[in-house]
Amino acid sequence: GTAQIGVTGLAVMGRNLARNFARNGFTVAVHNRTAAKTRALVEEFGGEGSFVPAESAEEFVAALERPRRLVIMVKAGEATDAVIQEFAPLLEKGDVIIDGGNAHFADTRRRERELRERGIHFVGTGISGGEEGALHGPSIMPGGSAESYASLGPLLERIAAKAPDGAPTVAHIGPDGAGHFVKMVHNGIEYADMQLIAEAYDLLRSVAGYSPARIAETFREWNRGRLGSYLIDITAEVLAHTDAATGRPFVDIVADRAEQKGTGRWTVQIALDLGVPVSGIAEAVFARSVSGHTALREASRGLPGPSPRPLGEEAAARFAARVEQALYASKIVSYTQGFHQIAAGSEEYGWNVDLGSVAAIWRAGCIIRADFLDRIREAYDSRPGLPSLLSDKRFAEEIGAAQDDWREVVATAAREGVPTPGFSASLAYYDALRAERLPAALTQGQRDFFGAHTYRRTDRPGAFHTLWGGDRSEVAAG
Ligand code: NBP
Repeated sequence: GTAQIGVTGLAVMGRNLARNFARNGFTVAVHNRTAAKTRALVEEFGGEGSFVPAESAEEFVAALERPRRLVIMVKAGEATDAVIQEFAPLLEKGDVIIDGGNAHFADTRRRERELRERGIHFVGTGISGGEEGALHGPSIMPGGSAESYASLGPLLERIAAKAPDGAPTVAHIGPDGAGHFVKMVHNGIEYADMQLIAEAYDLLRSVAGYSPARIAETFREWNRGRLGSYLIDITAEVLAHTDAATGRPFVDIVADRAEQKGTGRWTVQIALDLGVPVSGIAEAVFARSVSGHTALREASRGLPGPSPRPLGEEAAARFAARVEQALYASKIVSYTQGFHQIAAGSEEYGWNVDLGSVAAIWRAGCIIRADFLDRIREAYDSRPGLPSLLSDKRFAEEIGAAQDDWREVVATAAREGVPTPGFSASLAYYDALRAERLPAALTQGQRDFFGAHTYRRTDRPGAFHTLWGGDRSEVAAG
């Protein structure tokens, strides 16, 4: 065969990825379960580059040069296993299967192990940027063996987005499930970013009394500063949009029930398993869930609470500036939590993930792309063992400078009855980390009281138990 790469699964993502490879000068074998999609791709876009259409799995495999590299872009889950079952028997030792779907990293670990036994490299790869990214340059997070990356890296670097400094947004993340794990956390952070922006909007609307068009202006202004990012940019676009049918702000005619496909939920489930406090991300997932509970919301609508009275012009402007501080500080916390989760996953599974390079490849191509990520890259690159983003001097200074306004915004939200789970949880996390003493000491006392779970002391080593049901003397435990 002559094709340097093959793509099977030609729905929106696979088709655009195949076109991206072809536009970058690679010969691309293309295949889809339903052959009509393969024919349609070549008919419509054949002029963009060199495609080799294949109707059968055998034809597809035969079209590839060796070692073969084939990308699977099908619906994550059983379809991925079905496609692997179909292709693996046709492959040889040293061939590389790239799964570009949104697989759960535990599935990727299993598939990698099974295929490794047959001498086939399995590269679970996170791809972010949606269909536009797939076509014009996504952010790419490949896992799998270092050996497979040596053959694959140069191709991926060609099709990836380019960061402002020109670096392609792709890097070998680590063995087996590392790439899909990092993509999962990317999506968790994306949920948190979106929730924080939504809370900022809600406060500007109901406390500052701004119209959607005015809020769009505010976001445009913020987009020129340290919050500059794709999500802030599209937020302004959405808020400025008017519904053609009614002439009303678009945001007012959209049903207020947020949906989800599941990667945010996975992030939180895995964080619970790893014992990593990703409270900001969790609140973002729960906020979508609350919004979807229509009956519960109906039944609760009459509950008492304040109705915010919009501020005057000057006070509103002051408040808006505070919201910018609260949003920025909460954003630092989301990324602190997300990077903590990546570090914990890396530790648990022995991946040795370089956090600076994760930040670097999120600078362009993906949904959370932002100027901010360059600062995170710098923080980890200048101190690779950084225990937390909050221990970086610059982030610590910035969050310190923002904290008065952040507290004021959370207090105002509580007083005015505007739900800000993201801002509030992020602030609580910040204060918990700062605290000299936490009430966890009391929790340990209670656990020892009802379950003899023992506790440690601040003044000497060892585990202890108090005889709560007896004379309350202390005994050494274990
Ligand atoms: P879909 O997730 O909608 O999957 C459709 C593709 O899967 C079609 O090519 C379909 O073939 C194929 N397929 C299915 Br369904 N079952 C199959 C089976 N048993 N055997 C072989 N092929 C099967 O496509 P997508 O939206 O392009 O997404 C592709 C992957 O990329 C997914 O894993 C998704 O999570 C991930 N992803 C999507 C985005 C996004 O923005 N959409 C972003 C990042 C990652 P058919 O044509 O014969 O039905």
